[in-house]
Amino acid sequence: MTPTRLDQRRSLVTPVPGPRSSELAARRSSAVPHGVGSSLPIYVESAQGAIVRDVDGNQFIDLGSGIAVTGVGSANPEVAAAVQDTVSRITHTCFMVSPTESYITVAELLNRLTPGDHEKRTLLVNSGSEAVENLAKIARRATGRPAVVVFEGSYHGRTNLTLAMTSKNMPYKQGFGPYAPEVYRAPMSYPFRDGLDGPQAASRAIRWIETYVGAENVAALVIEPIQGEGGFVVPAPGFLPALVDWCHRNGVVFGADEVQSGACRTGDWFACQHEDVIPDLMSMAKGIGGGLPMAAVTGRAEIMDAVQTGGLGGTYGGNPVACAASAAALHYMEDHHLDARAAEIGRRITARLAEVDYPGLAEIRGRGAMIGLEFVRPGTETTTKEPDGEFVAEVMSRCQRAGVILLDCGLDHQVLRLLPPFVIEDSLLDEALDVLIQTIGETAAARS
Ligand code: PLZ
Repeated sequence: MTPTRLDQRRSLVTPVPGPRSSELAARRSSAVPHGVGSSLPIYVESAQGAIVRDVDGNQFIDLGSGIAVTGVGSANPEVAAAVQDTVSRITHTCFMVSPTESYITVAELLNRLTPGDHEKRTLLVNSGSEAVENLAKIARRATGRPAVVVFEGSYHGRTNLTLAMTSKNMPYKQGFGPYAPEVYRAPMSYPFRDGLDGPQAASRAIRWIETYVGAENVAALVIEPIQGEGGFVVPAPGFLPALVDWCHRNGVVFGADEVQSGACRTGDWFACQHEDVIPDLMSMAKGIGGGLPMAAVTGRAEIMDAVQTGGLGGTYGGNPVACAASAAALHYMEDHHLDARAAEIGRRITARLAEVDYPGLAEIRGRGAMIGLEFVRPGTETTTKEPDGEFVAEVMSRCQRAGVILLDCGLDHQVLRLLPPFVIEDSLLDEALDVLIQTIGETAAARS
């Protein structure tokens, strides 16, 4: 059965949320714990391409992609066909019991598509957190060292080790400790806030690591080449290459967490490539699965193969249905040059947003289809750069009510993030940007 393609059009037929969504919200509150939050007050009936349709029949333009997942579009027809074909033949046998070809196919694809032409191996798991956690395990085993160094503002997941690696206390960590030891947080490069160039920020971080941890104790340095949840922070040029260089001089594994920034999102296959950085190990998830749960660690064969047989795995890692989706999504991105398309989307967004005339919009940054708008309290930005999360929340909620899905990020929710699917049509993207630009103006006017 070919699902009817949702008309790629914004359309509001009830107030947001509508009556059916409100009914579901009531059911949810007595069935789902309050610890799980949702950005939107609507419940989704279907999502295809760049359109999300709720249970009341409202259609939203999706500038969130399910947090950077559906780059190939929601329910991408080639992904859906691969899933349908696979799921009727096989659901699960467990790669650790009776393995399947599709695991090998996805591993070969990721070995080829990730930066560097050295010999690589790929481990498949189910979530970004699991990938990051395995990256740390593998680096520790390969180096025989205990410490993992991460960076201020970073987000790496919600399992115990990755929560130790994640920076922000509320809401992620509060009350869930104690956390895993031997995780250290070095100063990040955040040009808008620290004013340092790349080499200066790298020297600061390296001095910090050498002073407080000691190079000989560090198994891996793990960094998001562009920070996601932390605020779409693009480190100053030269920061990442200097860290890689330091890692290689000190026997430290350089681990790139490309869970959010990978899979064509930044206009290249991986964000590391913008500075010709070749990670030793890389964690990936989100976009590589085309919408199904799929995550991976790809890295240098000698590091990946340092682990004893049986030391890596998990019941569902490399599930054949998820592998079919992943292979279809990766092929789709390659065949349709979605890396170039993401770059084009980035140019289109930044060109349009240059029109915004609001002094609180302090910086527009990011790469490709990963663009963040940092807001500060107007009039104070030159001195305090005081983050304005309230303004962002108001813009997001007004945009939702107007039929555009946007997300926020940043430690103070002060960054509005745009993560459109790469398959979005130009006209739909322009319409969403019109709504956003108009909403920023209205929100500013309502304040003054
Ligand atoms: N590493 C860089 O961005 C997931 C999660 C949001 P999982 N980010 C969105 C939330 O509130 O849970 C993420 C990431 C980076 C790791 C992860 C973790 O990936 O698939 O959510 O486990």
